[in-house]
Amino acid sequence: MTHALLVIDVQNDFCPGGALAVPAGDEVVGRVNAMMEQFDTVILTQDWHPPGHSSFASSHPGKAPFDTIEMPYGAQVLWPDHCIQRSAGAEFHPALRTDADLILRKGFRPQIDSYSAFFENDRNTPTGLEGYLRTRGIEKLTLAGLATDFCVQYSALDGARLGFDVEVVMEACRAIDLDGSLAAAEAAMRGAGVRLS
Ligand code: VGL
Ligand code: ZN
Repeated sequence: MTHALLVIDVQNDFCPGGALAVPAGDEVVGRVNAMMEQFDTVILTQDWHPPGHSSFASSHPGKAPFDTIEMPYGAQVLWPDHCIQRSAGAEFHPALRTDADLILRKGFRPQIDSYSAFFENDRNTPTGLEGYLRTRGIEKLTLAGLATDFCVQYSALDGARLGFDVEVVMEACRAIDLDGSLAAAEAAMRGAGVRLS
């Protein structure tokens, strides 16, 4: 009862053919669906950006997707437009089971991105997930989804920092892998006490 599955951003735009396709992102769907049987609490996150979001390269004249800029809260990678609220790309992969306890949307504030399910990219603005988990007595988290080196990593690191016992099931995740970001994410997660299985 104290162990939840947190499924990160298994959405069309992160799957092959999507606006910010994670290589083989759709391969996690079957495994994630099977994992859901094992948990009493299942939480899905959904990247949910307004049009013109500040994380989109198209909002910064002269910038291209995958460039990095300085935002008031620190460095921010710029992305192709993706997961725009109410678009088909923002929908969950059609084969993903969505009969979850909670669907948490993130990234809806125009001026700040949100990789983590717990805090936006200023590392300070909460999404409310911590309160949800604590008031339900959840102490352990198993993470799966997309992308390993961005939203999964940030969620795992924040979960560990908040004192949750965090495990990431790597075969149920896929990475974007920009300039070694997957190896860096694995090292950071291990260093923070996150179990990678
Ligand atoms: C993600 C980049 C931008 C993710 C979301 O789900 O990992 N990555 N928005
Ligand atoms: Zn996003």
